[in-house]
Amino acid sequence: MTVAQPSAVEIGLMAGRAGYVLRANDRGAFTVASPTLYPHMWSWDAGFVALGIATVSVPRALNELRSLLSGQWATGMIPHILFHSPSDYFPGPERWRTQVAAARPAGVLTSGICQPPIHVIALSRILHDARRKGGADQELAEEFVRETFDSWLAWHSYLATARDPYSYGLVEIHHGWESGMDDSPRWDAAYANVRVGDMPPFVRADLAHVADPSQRPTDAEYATYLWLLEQKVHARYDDAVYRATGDFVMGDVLVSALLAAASDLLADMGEELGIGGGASGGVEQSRAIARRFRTGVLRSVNPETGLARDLDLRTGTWLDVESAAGFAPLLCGGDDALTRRQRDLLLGPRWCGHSRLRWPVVPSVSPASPAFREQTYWRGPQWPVLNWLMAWALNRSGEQEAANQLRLAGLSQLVDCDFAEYYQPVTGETLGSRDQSWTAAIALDFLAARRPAQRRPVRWLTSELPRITPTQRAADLAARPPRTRGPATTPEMPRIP
Ligand code: 9WN
Repeated sequence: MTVAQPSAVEIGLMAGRAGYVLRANDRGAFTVASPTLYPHMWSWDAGFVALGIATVSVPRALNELRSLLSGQWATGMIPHILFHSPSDYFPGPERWRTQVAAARPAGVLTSGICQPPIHVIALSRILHDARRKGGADQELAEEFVRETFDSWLAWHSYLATARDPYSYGLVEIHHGWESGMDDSPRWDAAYANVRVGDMPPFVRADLAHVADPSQRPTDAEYATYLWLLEQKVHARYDDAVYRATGDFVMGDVLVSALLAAASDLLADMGEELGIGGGASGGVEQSRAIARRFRTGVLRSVNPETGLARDLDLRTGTWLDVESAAGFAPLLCGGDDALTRRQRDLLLGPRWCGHSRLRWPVVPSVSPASPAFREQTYWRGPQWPVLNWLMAWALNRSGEQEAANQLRLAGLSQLVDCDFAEYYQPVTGETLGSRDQSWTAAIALDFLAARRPAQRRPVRWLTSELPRITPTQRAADLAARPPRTRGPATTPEMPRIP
């Protein structure tokens, strides 16, 4: 498929506007995930945000991660939301009631579940940037790694122990929100077995911020999410109690692959900086975590489809769904033949090369799958951060050409500078929230186009992109549907206890 590449002017505008979005969403020590729909700090969003900010300011990027760590629980868990100030977001701290948990942090309100461990991947990129810049940035970044090494290790160890007590090599998640892909068909079969019990009534706030409710999970799905939240509260956020009593216990391949990749990177940084040494030190622990979860991910692959599978740990059933999480082995590596097979599958006609796609970038679900829905959240739309992850993984496995293909197509998708939460894969329409921080952040990262040896300036990127004729560009723009936006709202401010 031929993709119309952005012009030099469009690239300049994109960089400026992405920086503006991150600045506007900056609340001092942290960045909100989006201005209205997600007015708090989200865990995996913060990782992407930090690596995007690092292209502009290493100190501010490090602060983002420092701020996230202020919410770390005594168990090592990094919670999925840090609530710094009141807002209309639901479910807020009053619903999470984390005061029942002994391990909660002091001084900041948080949710009681976690999200994919992307943070050390971000940190290693920030360190990479800082070393290129040298001087004070390099010193700051290296000092930050020394200072926080044990916190990241505690986070990874939490996932490797409390969330994999039987050493399956798959991280157990207790809520679809922990996968980062809330209503993905990955969880349909499991959710179908959940019977929602008695719980306090609720009013959703999210629907006020999107143009069309079909872009978000349904009310029935939301009730299930809140029911699982109640079960976590009843278990006092004790993982072992929840495991025995909760309705949703899944081995998540994507989380596991990210844990493996992040653990390797943490060990690399530890070795480079001479920290976490010794036989029982952090470097060795990190390598062991990486090995275990890489093995778990590779073992989950369905030999027929070539995709990794989640495991329903309550029933022992593999969950065969054509979602982007199936490419988990690309992220953690470990089997070169499988990496090549997954590269071809990802770029081929069931995925990025599917004939109906407006942009050849990673869809959340294969358009060829019966589960595919064009505009519903994690059921088909394209999430730029997923495309970034796959490009990052391909690059890391030495598949530079394929990585660059995803990067250039990803940049073309973002050329309207809406920086939407996700994109309608067939029409290219922007969906969900606009000015989403992580989308702006990965645009900056893609524009910075880090190469192993040298970071290229944006000027270089424009010369790499083929020019397009005015006629072709006009046809592309005309083919796009008109954009719709959500109504403006002035929400009531609930009190944070
Ligand atoms: C629930 C913030 C988050 C992302 C998730 C995405 C969505 C929240 C929601 O927004 O989840 O955590 O309210 O729908 O699914 O991946 O981190 O951007």
